[in-house]
Amino acid sequence: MKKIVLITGTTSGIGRACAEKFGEKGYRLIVNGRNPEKLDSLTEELRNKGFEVLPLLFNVCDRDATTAAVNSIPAEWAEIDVLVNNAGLALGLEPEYEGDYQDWDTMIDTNIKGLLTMTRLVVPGMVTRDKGMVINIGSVAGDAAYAGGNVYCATKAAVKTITDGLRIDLAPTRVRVTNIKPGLVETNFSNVRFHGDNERADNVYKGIKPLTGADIADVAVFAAEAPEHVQIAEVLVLATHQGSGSVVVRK
Ligand code: 8X3
Repeated sequence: MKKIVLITGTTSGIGRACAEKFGEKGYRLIVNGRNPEKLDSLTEELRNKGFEVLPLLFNVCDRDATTAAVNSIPAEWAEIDVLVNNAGLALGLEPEYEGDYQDWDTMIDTNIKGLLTMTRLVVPGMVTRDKGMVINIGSVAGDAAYAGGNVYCATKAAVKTITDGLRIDLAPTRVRVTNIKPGLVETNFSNVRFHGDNERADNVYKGIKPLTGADIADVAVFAAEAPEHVQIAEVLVLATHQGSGSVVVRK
């Protein structure tokens, strides 16, 4: 039987790359997005590649909509093998004392509360089946704060702790839990962070070869495909000329 992966935030970046890499591995794909046009075009694109795709339109920040969407998954798609909690974002790079309340709330609602909602909805089935895997997309930003990172870094530190807690709680079961912590990945991450200031976003990746979404998706697939007794608990993935969340050597 083909395995099923559910990926949140699938319409761009690491999420989209995960859909492609898991699809290539033969997984059936439950893809999620909050923009109907983007989700439709992603679904069509993935189906054109020959993948089996179930699109689910919801915003992980909306707990009722998320619950309704997950509960609407038809029986033949319901036995999810891998949950990739990818939906997440950074907003702003202001000093904490000048931060924007709305940006803070959106990051906390998406990166922490959305991830928790998905976990709460999907993991009980995995426990019942005594089988499954949760891959949370954390960040190097969760290891230590960097200038202007404040609340974003805190949400990714929360992802680390929440992932560790889940792994502990699932230790009696065969469900595995992984935290993948990327560094600089060139996606629309910085365009979103800088509210559409593309020039500023491009500068983030100037003078360094950044990671791609596909690089991170490869790690996710590796963790999912590891033998059943192997739990890849945590992986920090940096660009070669990145030393930490705040050290980047540009050439
Ligand atoms: C994304 C990596 O270093 O821009 O989480 O915070 S970083």
